[in-house]
Amino acid sequence: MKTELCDLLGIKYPIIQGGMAWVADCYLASAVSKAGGLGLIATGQMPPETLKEEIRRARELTGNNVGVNILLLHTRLDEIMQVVIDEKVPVITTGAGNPGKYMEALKEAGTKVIPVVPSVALAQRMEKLGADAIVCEGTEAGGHIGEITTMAMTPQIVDAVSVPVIAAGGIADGRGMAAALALGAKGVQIGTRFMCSTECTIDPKIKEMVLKASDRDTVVTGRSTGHPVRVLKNQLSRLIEKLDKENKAEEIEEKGTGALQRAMREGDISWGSVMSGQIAGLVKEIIPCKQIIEEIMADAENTIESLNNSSLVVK
Ligand code: TUI
Repeated sequence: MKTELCDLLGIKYPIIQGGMAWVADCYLASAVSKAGGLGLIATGQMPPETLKEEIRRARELTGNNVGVNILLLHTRLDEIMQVVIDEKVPVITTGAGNPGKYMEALKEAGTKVIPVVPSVALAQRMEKLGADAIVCEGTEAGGHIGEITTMAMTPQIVDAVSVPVIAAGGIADGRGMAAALALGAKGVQIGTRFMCSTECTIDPKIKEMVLKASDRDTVVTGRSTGHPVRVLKNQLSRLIEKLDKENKAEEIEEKGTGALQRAMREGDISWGSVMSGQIAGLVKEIIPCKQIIEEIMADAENTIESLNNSSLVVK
């Protein structure tokens, strides 16, 4: 199964990896790219010097087909963008803001820009600014999210823009991928599923927490701060929920600082911020990225075929 996204990005399968701060390093990104998807190194608040090293290591591991996911809230954003431009990174996704200011310089460097957006209006604005494709990320996703579901938003963005749309949020298997394609998406972005890959370098206790999660185990915290994030429930999320009700945004920001690193790198399952999508309940084993991708592709093809052969019609 090939779509125009494969041609646009020079990839075998229309699957891109979610840009997960403190999770998606050069090892995960390389594994996804080697398996035929698009792997991305997530900057989070990574220093620009570290990003340069990560890009170079990924290049040693795979050639030049790894992208970078840029957190537009980065405190050293200008320097991060300069690294991407100097290194001629082939493709970036962006989150939590508007990459407009950098679009021209990125295009000049030959970098494809794929903004991640939570609404139709933002998708249209990004297309006008020159986005090469759009990631439509529903509220089912982990981390910083908007309000609209993947199911409702994908067809609306597909109708509103003419660049390829990549659906994200709540997709972890071939059925989800088939559904996204049915809604008009040309590909999918997958995050949570790759947290439980063999090559993902996060603390094993966090992988275990995702494996044990069920459908109702995520919660959205931090609405009072203007940056709502979906996380797996734990002691920290319960405290932040309480602070949210009291509108103590400043205290929440304080508690949040360092909490993602504490979870993903130190394995603090109680007081770390364990960002994860609602689809965690579907993730049941730790396997290599290649197997994850090949199973998703095979299942998506089977799903689409079985919908085609009128097996759904009761005679
Ligand atoms: O960005 C994400 N997910 C993330 S980022 C993150 S780390 C973080 N750090 C500090 C505060 C909050 C989070 C963890 N997960 N997904 C893509 C995404 N983009 N979701 C929502 C948006 C978004 C929001 C507003 C995109 C554009 C936007 O535009 C506002 C504007 O400036 O016009």
